[in-house]
Amino acid sequence: MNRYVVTGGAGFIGSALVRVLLARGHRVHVIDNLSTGNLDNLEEVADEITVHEIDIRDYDRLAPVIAGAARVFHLAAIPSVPKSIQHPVPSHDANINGTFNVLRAAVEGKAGRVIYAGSSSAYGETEKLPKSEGMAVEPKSPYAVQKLLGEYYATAFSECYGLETVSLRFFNVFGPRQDPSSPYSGVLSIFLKCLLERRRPTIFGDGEQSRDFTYVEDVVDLMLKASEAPGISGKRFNAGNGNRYTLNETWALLQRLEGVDLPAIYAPRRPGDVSHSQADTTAAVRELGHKPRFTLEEGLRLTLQWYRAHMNEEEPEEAGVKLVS
Ligand code: UD2
Repeated sequence: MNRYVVTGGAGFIGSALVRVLLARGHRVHVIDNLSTGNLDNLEEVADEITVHEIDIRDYDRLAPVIAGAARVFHLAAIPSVPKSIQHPVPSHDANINGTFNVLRAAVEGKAGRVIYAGSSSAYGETEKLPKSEGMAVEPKSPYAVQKLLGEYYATAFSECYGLETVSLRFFNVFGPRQDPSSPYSGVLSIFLKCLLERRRPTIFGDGEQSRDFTYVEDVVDLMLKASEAPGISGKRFNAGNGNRYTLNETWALLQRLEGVDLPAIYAPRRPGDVSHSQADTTAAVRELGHKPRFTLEEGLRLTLQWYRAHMNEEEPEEAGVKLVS
């Protein structure tokens, strides 16, 4: 039984995970409604995977795919703090009800461990940095509440139904294939697009807010470790790099890497925005053997390289990935 399911597998994090699972010899089924994910992300591995175009809100279609899976990586979600404020209903429905459906399908279908993608937004503003898993949580936005609730459900399902679950609190993940095209896109993908197009980015607030930007390969590595480590069911771990950089520092670094001078435009701070974010990686290092390998600069160089190579690519006529349902 080595069928692995990745919900949100057509997204930039999910597709990076799919590649590594395939390299390890697993059979991979992707569940994605292609709302923010894109089949182009899976193009090179199209012949090796099965893709189900299913919305996680649709329990009846979801359940048979999850039934009997050895591992379920649950990454499907409607991300973004501001999107959850402007469109709270779909965001609530996908992130809370969708997560409930995945967990329920895993219990009813006797699936193996579920690895849930939580969010560092759960912490909100904390007095201390870095943020550790034992700290009180104070979610500031609908998105933060929704992601935290998913963790609570994961833990409760472990406790009440014996389902193995592990939650990972992702800290601002970035890397190749992250879609920069929406105003809700991750800030680094937007910064990199601006850089390559020689445009000035907009920074919301004074730019002194800081983030623990985490390279996608480090998060994939941690997900694999969380899927294998014994005796951790019901627990949650930070999935971060352990550093933090302000937006001003990060934009300055990018300009330096590219040798350009493009001063940012400043706009009012966004509601629900957390001021500072930095992961305490102690528990993940101790219990999961977490070893972040990429510094911010290394990750940015690799991501910049990828965007440079792919930004002006023509849309392929056919993605080449076959959908089964
Ligand atoms: C939150 C979570 C993150 C992940 C993500 C998913 C925190 C600390 N982090 O990321 O772990 O779950 O949600 O969506 O809560 N910004 C600009 N200009 C832009 C775009 C963004 O200045 O064009 C600012 C934004 O106001 C914020 C920072 O950049 O201060 C990061 O924004 P983001 O949307 O990339 O991610 P964030 O921190 O909300």
